[in-house]
Amino acid sequence: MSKRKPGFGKQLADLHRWNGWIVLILTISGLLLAWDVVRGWLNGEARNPIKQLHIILGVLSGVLILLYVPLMKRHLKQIRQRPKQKGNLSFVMVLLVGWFLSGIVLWQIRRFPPEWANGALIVHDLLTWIGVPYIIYHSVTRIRWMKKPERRSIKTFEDHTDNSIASTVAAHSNREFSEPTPWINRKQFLKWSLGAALAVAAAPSFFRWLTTSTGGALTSTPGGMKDVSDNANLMIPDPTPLPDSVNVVGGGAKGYFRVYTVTPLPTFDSKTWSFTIDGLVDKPSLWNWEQFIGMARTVQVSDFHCVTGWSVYKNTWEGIPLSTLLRQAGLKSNARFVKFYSGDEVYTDTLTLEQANMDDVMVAVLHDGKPIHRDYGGPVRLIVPQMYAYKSVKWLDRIELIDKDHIGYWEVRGYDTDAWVKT
Ligand SMILES: Nc1nc2c(c(=O)[nH]1)N[C@H]1C(S)=C(S)[C@@H](COP(=O)(O)O)O[C@H]1N2
Ligand SMILES: [Mo]
Repeated sequence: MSKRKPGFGKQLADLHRWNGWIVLILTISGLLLAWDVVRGWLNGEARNPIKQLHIILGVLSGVLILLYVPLMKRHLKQIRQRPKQKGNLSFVMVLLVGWFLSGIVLWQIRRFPPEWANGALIVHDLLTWIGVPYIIYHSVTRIRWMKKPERRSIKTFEDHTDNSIASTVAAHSNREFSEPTPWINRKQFLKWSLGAALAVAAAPSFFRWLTTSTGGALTSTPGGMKDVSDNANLMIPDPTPLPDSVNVVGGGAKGYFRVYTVTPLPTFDSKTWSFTIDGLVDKPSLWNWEQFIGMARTVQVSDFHCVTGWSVYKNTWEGIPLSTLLRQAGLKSNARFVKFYSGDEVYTDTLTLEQANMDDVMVAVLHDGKPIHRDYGGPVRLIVPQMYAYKSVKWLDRIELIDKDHIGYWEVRGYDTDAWVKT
């Protein structure tokens, strides 16, 4: 058997090397997509290409898993006496398969109900938290000089990747075999330090993840909008909440919002803020803040789903139903679409008239009884609960009725124009 497959070791080495590179690029592209600090540096143009790259490499990593399956039995036999290698192999397989399957759900998100995507995102994130520090540790400690001298001469498939100079150097350093233990302890010490450093570096953000963003679902932390300092709120006075808002009829949001923006966070002041409805309407209007919060509002409880996989359930929103604003404005007969403008002066989106007149589409002013914080789209944001949240324009300050379709900010950059959430 072994004679008929002379390339077995090389096949394993090739798979290992390819897998290493793919996981490296997947890690970098994944961090670019998910890490809110880095998210800020990337503009919208970069996001979709990076996501496409991430998906293609993710599919490729699935192909590598498939290529490995037929070799697995023999590989396991080869390492049956090496518990550490077996442990490493099983762990890495769990990581790769877990990343792959959850990645498929996140890629094909529109085919699954939001609960699936939420679960897949938690799995994807959790595996990353555990897996990336582990893989860094694994890679660094496998560098030849970090190995115990006696392990250096053991022929494993990784040896195929060593260049001949390194092998020669190792062969000439045979004398190390007889060196006393303190030398080995130094290597051991380095490994422990590296492990500890990685753990310490990852821990704070990991715990933040556990108690907030998607991980909050694991610890069922009460959710909503994180307490952010109020010095960004220059909107005076605060709107007076309705009793249903004060009592938070939804019981309080479940899950956490992630703050998304494609521009630096804009700030608004009630002295200069205004809200406009214009275009193909009979009565174009402009409100200042006091006039705007003087309009009658209603309260609804609804779920909020981002197309990247996180959701916030049972939000108590208070605001003006969009259909009311449209009715008051009086639509001209050639009005077909409703275009929404963000006060960030970049972000826009559209709904058809029929979509815009759905009962739960709301121009929201309060969330869970409090004014919507600037970071989360306050003072006024749109809410379209039945569609992915890229339709829910933050810092809404203008509504225009138009006769031809307009393609929104993210739809221009690759998001589906059909944003309906599967129920
Ligand atoms: N102006 C503006 N509105 C926006 C976005 C944005 O980047 N800018 N992101 C959209 C997306 S993709 C989502 S998921 C939600 C996020 O809302 P949040 O930042 O309050 O969590 O806002 C939507 N509305
Ligand atoms: Mo989103």
